Amino acid sequence: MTITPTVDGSRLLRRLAQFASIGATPGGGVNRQALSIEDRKARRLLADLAGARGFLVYQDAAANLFIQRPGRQPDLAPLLIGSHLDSQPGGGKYDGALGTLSAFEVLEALDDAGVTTERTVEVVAWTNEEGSRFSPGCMGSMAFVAASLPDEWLDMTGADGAPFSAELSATLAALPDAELRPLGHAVSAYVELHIEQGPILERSGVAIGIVTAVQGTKWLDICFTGEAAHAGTTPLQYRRDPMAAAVQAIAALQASVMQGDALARLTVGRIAVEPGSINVIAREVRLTVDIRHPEADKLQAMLQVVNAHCAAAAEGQGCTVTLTERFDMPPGRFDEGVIEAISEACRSCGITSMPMVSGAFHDALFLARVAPSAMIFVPCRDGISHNEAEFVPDENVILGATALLHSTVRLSAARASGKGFSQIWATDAGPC
Ligand code: HGY
Ligand code: MN
Ligand code: MN
Repeated sequence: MTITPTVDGSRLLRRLAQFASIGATPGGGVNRQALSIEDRKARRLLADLAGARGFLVYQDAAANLFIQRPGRQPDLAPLLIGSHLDSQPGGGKYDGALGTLSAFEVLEALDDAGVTTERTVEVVAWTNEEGSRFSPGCMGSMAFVAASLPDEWLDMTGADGAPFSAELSATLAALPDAELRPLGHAVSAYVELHIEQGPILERSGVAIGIVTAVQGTKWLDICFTGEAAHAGTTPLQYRRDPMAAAVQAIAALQASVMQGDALARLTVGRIAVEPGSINVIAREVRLTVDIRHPEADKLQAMLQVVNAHCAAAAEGQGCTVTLTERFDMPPGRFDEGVIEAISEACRSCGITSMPMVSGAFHDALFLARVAPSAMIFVPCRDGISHNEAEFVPDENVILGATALLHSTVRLSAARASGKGFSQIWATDAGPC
């Protein structure tokens, strides 16, 4: 007699609290940046919890961390569920951790119920989803999908000056008991649970968002260069002030881009001035611009607008400007078959759900390039995220994990019903 697996809510909430204590910040959030000591502590804890269950733990050259629970048919491509453990510097304790720990709870719930799935189910914690310390974001899932680490990453230094390759090696070395496997392997499907990071679900009073697509994102590094000079002796007409150019460009962009298109998003998140002295006209001003749009052509047009305003501002101040695209993630749609499986799972549990597009990028967008993928969102209070105040009510934590559990039961069947689903299993040779 098979027992229906159920989520152990108090265990999951305990796990969330345990991981929230790793890199905890005074404001109630976490600072667990990618490949940091705190990130390694969280990975170590997850590996230990997995080992205590007898699950196999392995990692790949990008330090993506996998936990495997074998299925009845080991030759079938595994189902992959998970998210990330790294956080923003002043991040919340649910972004990433909720999806990773809910996925681990799914394995434990299956184990507790003695359920043997047809397919192996693997939990993954992707490396550096956030892209804050090392840019771009989603480096782990990008490397997995490409089955290689781009050479240019190995020479990179982080926003804190730390060398990427040394931090990556130290992170891999911190789990000596985790088998090291090649990058990239066949995946039958991928599901990621994540907080919505916006207000829609909470305002709609709906428990689950079934994510059908993710908008596109571009990250730009912009550098205005002028001439350092004395703050007291240099009259206006002799100044080549990159700060004046940067302020003019930012003001022009913030007065036009989002006002002109309700779906457009433009954020200047970081600015740095050299030499940065109170009585010196700046030599150089570097800033980051994050632009997003659900439509690829509109995102491209936004890039041109940023270019034009920066060029005009630089020229007006006698400065030069360079614009480097650091991250280009085109918008993407998720798989109808996996979306259907999640929708069926919610229906079967009596959990309310609605389709929605994600404003945030996620590792699932890269997995969607090699395997049928989709996401499950849960609401967060006031839609706040990337903020220490990020919060998900316990009830929504449990509903999210329940939706993930029942989606996993469906998606780990060797052959599954649901429209458009059968072709997934036809590719058991695996896409990569
Ligand atoms: O920035 C993003 O969209 C993601 O939350 N890191
Ligand atoms: Mn995230
Ligand atoms: Mn995030």
